[in-house]
Amino acid sequence: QTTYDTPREVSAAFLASLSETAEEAESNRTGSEKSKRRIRIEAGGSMNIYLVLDASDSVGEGNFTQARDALVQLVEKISSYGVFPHYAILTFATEPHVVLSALAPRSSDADFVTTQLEKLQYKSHAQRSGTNTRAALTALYNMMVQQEREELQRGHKVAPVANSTRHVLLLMTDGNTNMGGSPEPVVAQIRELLSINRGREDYLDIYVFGIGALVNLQNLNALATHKSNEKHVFHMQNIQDLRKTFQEMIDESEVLSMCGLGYDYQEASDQQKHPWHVAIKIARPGKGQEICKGSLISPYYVLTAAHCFDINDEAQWISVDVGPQLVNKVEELQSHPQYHIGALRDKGIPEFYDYDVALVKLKKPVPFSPTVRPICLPCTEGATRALRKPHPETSCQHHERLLLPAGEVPALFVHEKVDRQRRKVLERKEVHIKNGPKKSACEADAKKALIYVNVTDVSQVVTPRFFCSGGIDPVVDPNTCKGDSGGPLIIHKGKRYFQVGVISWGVVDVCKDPQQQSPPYARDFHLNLFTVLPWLRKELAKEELGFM
Ligand code: MVZ
Repeated sequence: QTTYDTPREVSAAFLASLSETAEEAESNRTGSEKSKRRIRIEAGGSMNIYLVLDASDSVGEGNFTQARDALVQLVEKISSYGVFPHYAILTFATEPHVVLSALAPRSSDADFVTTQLEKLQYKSHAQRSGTNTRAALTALYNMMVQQEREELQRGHKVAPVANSTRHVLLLMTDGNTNMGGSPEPVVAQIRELLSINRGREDYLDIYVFGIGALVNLQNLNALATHKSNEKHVFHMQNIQDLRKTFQEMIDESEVLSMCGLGYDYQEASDQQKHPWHVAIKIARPGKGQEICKGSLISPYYVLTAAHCFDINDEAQWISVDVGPQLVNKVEELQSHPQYHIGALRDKGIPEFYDYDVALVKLKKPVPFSPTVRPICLPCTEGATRALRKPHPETSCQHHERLLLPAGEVPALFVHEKVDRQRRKVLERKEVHIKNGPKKSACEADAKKALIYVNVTDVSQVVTPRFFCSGGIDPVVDPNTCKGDSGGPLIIHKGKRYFQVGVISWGVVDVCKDPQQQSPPYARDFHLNLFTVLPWLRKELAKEELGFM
């Protein structure tokens, strides 16, 4: 009788040892917990991950391909954590193929590594009848020796591979070794090279993932490292579970506070895909309920538009809903001090949205989970990490250049609608911020708004605080509806999500008559967060967002 590991068990075990620092931090949960973990991974953080994939006949093409795709996902996931190990890729059957050496100049470039992985072909091994695990591990051992030699030649600039690099070996095989002899002596050689037996257990992890129809668990067990309380051999019912495993690593508590992470696989729920998304409900006594959108930016704070509230609104009338279940009470509302909707009324301009941004402070912090987590704010340490840039060298100007290059910048917002079964559905809308030559044409269309007939110069209502999206040039952009107000305008970059704007106002409300195609002058204006950083920094000083 065979028992299988569940994706959850595997991801927990695997992630725990990928970042052994997690346990250390767990045991003394003080304020600096997060930074401690990150520093550990980075500064001490020379790590090699060897991806070794069995391409022999007994594994089969289908299993090979799925294991390869799971590895692509794993590499992407690790890089989205802001961890940049060196990767090596090796396939083997009768003979080993070194596809990527850990010594290669781009071995820590996740995009390059995934491209190499995607190119792997089962058929590249002409001789597939053999499963020569020993030859594969020998090739790997030689790679380590070679790296050590090169590093010594370079004059110890990099910490030598045998002393301070952590080595993680992921071996995906069915364990049906049938040639080359036992691989175990080579494992012993590797351990010797890395002095693993001399109190350095942390420096080598060998994980063996059983793939294929007929897995030889005994052989797999002989290869994996054996540490107390740690499991290193995983056998899942099917390969699909392996992909789930790597996806689920995101669930582990230690990464929950990271910003701008969202599940991006198909089966994920809407809230898992957009875990920062909140609905803000305002129930004014004797009046109907009004709804705005917002974004979770820390355990206590939601960012939204100031125009969602009236001057006289009370915190007790407001609730913040994260998903359908979680309803939060509000402690206080803070609109930007320079927001004055009526500032231009004497000029016949009834509404003026400059500085249309507000913070909603919750009574209790929301516990983060896979459906509840913060989005990244520009010019914070979290965003630097998410952009995979060094901290603290990276400046706010760097963020602005990276997130908002000149031209048409692809961005997105989330529109909440109800489907035929009256269930809430979150829909992604992809737009383009006009941040180049097309900006002034975008802004000029503000005059087409019904309330702006008395506007003589668009700069009266389109201040430097706004981004402009919408229109049909260079492509047709979807538009916002009034109900989208307060929601985040998001840049999706490197599998992370960054809020650059707050949805403020538009020229036409496309939801009012949804049948009609929106006119080319349908534009939308979003408060530019880069222009309110001093206010955010001041109001969020206690939130440990690491504003720079
Ligand atoms: C507001 C709107 C959003 C907010 C997001 C409006 C100008 C004056 Br307020 C719209 C909107 N999207 C489309 C429109 Cl219209 N209303 N814009 N009033």
